[in-house]
Amino acid sequence: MKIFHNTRHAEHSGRQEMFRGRLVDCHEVPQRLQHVLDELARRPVGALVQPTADLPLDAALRQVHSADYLDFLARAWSDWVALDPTNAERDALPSVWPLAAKHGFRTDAPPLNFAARLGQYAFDSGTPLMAGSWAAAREGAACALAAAQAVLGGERFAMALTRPPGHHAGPNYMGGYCFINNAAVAAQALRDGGLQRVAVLDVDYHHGNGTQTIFYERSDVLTVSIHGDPRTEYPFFLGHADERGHGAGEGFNLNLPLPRGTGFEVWWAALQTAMQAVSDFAPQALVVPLGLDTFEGDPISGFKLRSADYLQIGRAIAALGLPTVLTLEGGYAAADLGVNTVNVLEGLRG
Ligand code: Q9C
Ligand code: ZN
Repeated sequence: MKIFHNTRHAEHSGRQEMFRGRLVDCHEVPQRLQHVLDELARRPVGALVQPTADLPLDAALRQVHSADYLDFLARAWSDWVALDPTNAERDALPSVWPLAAKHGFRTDAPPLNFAARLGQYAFDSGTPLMAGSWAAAREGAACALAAAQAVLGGERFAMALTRPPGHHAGPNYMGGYCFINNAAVAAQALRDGGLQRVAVLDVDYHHGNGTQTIFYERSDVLTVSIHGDPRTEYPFFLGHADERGHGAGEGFNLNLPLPRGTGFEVWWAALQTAMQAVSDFAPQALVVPLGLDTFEGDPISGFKLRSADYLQIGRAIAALGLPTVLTLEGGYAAADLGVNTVNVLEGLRG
């Protein structure tokens, strides 16, 4: 197994996120990845490698994100500082949104004011952006692309061990701690590498809204997500069971929402349903957005999985018998994230 490690991840290090009227300390912190690396040093289940510099990364990014959004991300920090030079001391967070477009506000005259532009491209105020965010997210996407290429080259398992995570990022928006949808980059790269059908099995606590949206009208990429019920859980506005895909993509999206408080037995039954859907689709490769925030000790989530359960999850994923790319998504019990992540990887090896 190859584990592509994002050596630039720590350049993205948010201070605070807005939560219910207060700024609270960020949950998505560099120490998360350090804990995984520490555990990999104790249990070396795969080869830690880095993506090479010659990957066609910009082309791969444009396959899943709009050009204007990528341009926005690339310039966001300098635009934020240009808005007010003292902004250099603060993370960028949006505070105004064009939501009212539904009620007659105009979208045909995009604002020049960067605070307003931030609101055009971000769906929450929990995703701080700073000087190194773009470099970190870009290198993470390179890890996802390299992992896909490793699998295309015959590797059975490859992981993008990266942060910031990606599965909430859509074609033209950021949010949920995510900027670039690494799982979508990997799935699309597998398609572009010649595979006809690719399945995505998202096991993060939160619905993979970005990945679902990117592939919603397509029949060549099946998206399946097991997650907290959006009626009570983030991201709230997508992830319901009746979202089955649209147009050519109808029947190629499956959501399995579960109530807050769900334990492993019920979660495991949903995984069987998800895996049956994956098998029925007969894909040539699998992408697993691997969130470990289903853990009982997660500070912002509501499922009750235990560390040993992640070994079983790894074994189940391996039993699908598919070349598989994994991307690290959520998991905010940082001190347990190493053990839980490496348990999945150990489970993959049988
Ligand atoms: N104060 C991922 O797991 N809202 N994103 C949390 C807690 C945002 C999670 C509020 C959760 C985003 C990749
Ligand atoms: Zn999550």
